[in-house]
Amino acid sequence: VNDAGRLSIDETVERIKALVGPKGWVSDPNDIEPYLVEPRGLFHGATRLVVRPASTADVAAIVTLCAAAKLPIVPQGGNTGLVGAQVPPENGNNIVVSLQRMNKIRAVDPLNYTMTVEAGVILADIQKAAEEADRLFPLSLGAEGSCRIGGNLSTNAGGVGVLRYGNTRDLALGLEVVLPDGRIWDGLRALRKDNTGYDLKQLFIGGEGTLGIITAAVLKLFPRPREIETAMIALANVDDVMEIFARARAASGDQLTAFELIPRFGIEMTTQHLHGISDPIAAAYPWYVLLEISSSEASGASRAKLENFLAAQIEAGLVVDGVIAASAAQAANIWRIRDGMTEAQGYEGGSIKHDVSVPVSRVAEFIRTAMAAVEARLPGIRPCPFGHVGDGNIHFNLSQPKGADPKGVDKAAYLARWGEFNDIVHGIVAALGGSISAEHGIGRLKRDEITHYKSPLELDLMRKIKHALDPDGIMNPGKVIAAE
Ligand code: FAD
Ligand code: 2HG
Ligand code: ZN
Repeated sequence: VNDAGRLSIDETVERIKALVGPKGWVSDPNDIEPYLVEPRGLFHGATRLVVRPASTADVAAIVTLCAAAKLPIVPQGGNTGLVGAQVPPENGNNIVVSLQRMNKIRAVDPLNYTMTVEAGVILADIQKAAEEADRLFPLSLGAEGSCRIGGNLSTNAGGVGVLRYGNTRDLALGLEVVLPDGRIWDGLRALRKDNTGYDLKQLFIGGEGTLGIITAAVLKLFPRPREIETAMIALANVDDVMEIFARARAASGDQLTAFELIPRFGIEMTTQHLHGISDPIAAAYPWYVLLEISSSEASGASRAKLENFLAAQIEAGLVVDGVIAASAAQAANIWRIRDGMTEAQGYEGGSIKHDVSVPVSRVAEFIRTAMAAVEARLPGIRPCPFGHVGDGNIHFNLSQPKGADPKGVDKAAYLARWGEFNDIVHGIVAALGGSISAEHGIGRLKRDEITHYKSPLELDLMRKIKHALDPDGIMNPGKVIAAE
């Protein structure tokens, strides 16, 4: 205990261990390692302790102890985040609070179309529980088998269902949050209408763990689709892709639930590097779209609608080839190509990533302009623009030129040019009125980059909100905005 009567950092860590008991913490270097590094290996941190509380009361007690000792906290869910926000800083002066043991579904209310869950429930388990109640929880992304809802909320994750159902922000009705001083805010309301002042939950959604620890949430459910039709179509250029998007929306009676772009490079790398995937279309084309329509009515009308639509677009010369999945296995194969994009890129050497958005009407222009610009800067660079173009969100990833050693010095030299390519791509995005982070967040990766694209006024307001909730800066410091 120091002169001020506070516990030292070492004593605080010991108190936390005693509080949660032997099952509730990890400090062995081998066991700790998976919590210290993010999926792409871009950030590798250090920590004094990984603590795994089992209840909201435990989280509150841990945060209260940390607040007294001013010991920084890094909240973590499934550790699938792509901007380094969940990785502790390299100096090791922090604890990681993993929500993984808080994985209970507290209640399902089919009549209210809601579910109340703890923050550590894996997204796929939430989808399953909704299905068992004959409902749909529509958030869906490639990492759904391991990401956790607290992480999805804290990153305001997007994914492949945004077109019809919105981002995670649109799917949450209430939250329970442990604040940086250890108090518990019970905002677990299950109301669709609640106009009682500032909507506080929205601060924590997308807050990347910098304002508090989400411990539970009330989620919105939807009617379960009775028929889902999936197609893979081929197109000659990105202008045709976006024209087809507009037409498909209009023709589907608002039943379009996914519209995902995949370039030829994506088909090649997924079929080559991942097991059990086949190319659904025999010939090769420059661009493909995964298109899905669904309906909560099981009448067979969706299939007919899709067939008629595609026939008309082939006739019009916009769609050059395509296949409608004839079985669940064929649909799964098409989805595996889409969901395997991130993993497959890992086998193609260094990849410089951009998760950007522009108005949907400017997607084609963005892709054309940005591809030409990066190819002019580095001939042989392999752009891989893919993803949620129906939301105006392009994953504009750039694989290193072929022939370069994917593991060796060439990869490091290529990745060292990250900032240079960011400047090119983000400059084009800004000129088109877009965002340099459409869905992955800011974290560490874009913390400094964002200062060039947000106005001083927005940055000032963000700092003021951070300071109001976390005056000592102990909650995930150094993420989203630089520590003062
Ligand atoms: P983590 O990575 O553990 O944490 C992410 C952030 O949330 C950190 O800032 C962390 O501090 C904070 N956090 C975690 N839990 C809490 C909590 N309970 N309270 C407060 N803060 C917390 N993202 C998309 O948006 N769309 C996609 O389509 C998509 N696809 C992906 C595909 C793959 C293969 C991979 C690896 C990632 C993908 N991602 C995608 C990124 C990632 O899956 C999402 O950001 C996801 O929401 C993170 O959840 P998580 O539980 O892994 O969170
Ligand atoms: C996706 O849509 C993810 O698959 C990951 O957001 C994108 O690998 C990426 O950059
Ligand atoms: Zn994505």
